[in-house]
Amino acid sequence: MKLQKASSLKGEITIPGDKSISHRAIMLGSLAKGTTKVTGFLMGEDCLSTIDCFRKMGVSVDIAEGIVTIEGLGLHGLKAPKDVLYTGNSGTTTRILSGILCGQRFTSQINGDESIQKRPMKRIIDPLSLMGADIRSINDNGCAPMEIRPAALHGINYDSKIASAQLKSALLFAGLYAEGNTSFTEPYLSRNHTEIMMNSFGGNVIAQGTTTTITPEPAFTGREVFVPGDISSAAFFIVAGLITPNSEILIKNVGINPTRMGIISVCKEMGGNVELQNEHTTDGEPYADILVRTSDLHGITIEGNIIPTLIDELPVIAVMAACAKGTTTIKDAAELKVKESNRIDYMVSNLSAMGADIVGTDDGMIITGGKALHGATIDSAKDHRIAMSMAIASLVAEGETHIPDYECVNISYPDFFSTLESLKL
Ligand code: SPQ
Repeated sequence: MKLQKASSLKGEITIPGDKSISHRAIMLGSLAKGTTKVTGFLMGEDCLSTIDCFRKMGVSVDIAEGIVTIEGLGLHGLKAPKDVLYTGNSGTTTRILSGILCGQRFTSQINGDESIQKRPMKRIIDPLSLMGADIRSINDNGCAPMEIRPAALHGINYDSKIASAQLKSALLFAGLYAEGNTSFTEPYLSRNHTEIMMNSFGGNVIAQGTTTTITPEPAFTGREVFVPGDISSAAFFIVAGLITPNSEILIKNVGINPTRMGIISVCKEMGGNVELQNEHTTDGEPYADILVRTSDLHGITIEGNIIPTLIDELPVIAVMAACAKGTTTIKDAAELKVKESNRIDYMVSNLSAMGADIVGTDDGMIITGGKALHGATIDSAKDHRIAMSMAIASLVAEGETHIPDYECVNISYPDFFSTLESLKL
């Protein structure tokens, strides 16, 4: 993929469905009794991996005219898979599905691609084992592949050192199969889509501050699920509109759940002209249109409880910081090191190659903006968010930016490059 600087970006775009909500719709639809119909589902590789895993356990999932129809088998209806459950590049599928598998009456194995096999799974293995689960890392290295055998589960009160929606969700799903309540406390509140959707399917999940508690329910009932656009995908175009001269972009129907909204607050604090319009809520998930215009940006410090609400947006926020006056400091984001790639290292090396002043720290980055960027060859590490963030940097870089491993955008945003081109016309 070869990209050039843009003189202006103008137009209206629609963002594909939220990845986190799409995964959860398949999981809950499969465990519910009856039919679930999902509109706005993200047809990205990660969510298709989730569908594939549930099909391997006997769930009928049909995709027609953009609607996903799931014939749920109930909490105890999944069948033993004949093969290893392959989760591709998806950390969300790997971790949350493991929680579900711990409650099943069959043995299963779960594995993913090269990147998944390096991502930490001990963070789920430890608390699930405390619940009585029989789950182990097959190579004994705290990573996938994992094997899960049937075991009786009991509720626990788990105090997590990290804020993680995947870990929280793994315990909430396992909690469905446990004797007694399961509580999860995290240092800062992570995204709460599992809690919202479980309750809309008839579950009993209560959140108090950063503690989330599930009381097991005997059954979930299939329903219609609407998936709003993914703010993590919209983030690329929000930043694009702010940093590219003479730009105005209207981004339609984007999820603005408060546990995902940090990017909006950060853009505004940096001086960005970002407006929310047309706000609605469906099934507890708010969404809105987002209007962005070219802005003069300045550096800020990003730290503390806002971090989980923008963790996946930090790579593109680093690009925005490179275009802002002054210094932006990102702290408390060590989790970036254990995503699809080490996102601190790859943003530092790629933005440095384009001429930015950026330094990596143990838990974040320090970026002094205002240096002229120039084109470079980008190493995306096959990480979708690195590839798309660097494509946004190319909009303000002199000369050509080359992204050889660009196909990874299919993980979360298959139409990313065509949408970007459409705004340049
Ligand atoms: O699924 P995966 O690969 O972990 O996806 C990422 C992403 O950038 O798309 C992280 F690499 O998003 C996670 C996010 O970082 C999706 C997610 C979820 O749907 O629950 C939660 C976050 O991860 P975590 O570790 O904080 O729970």
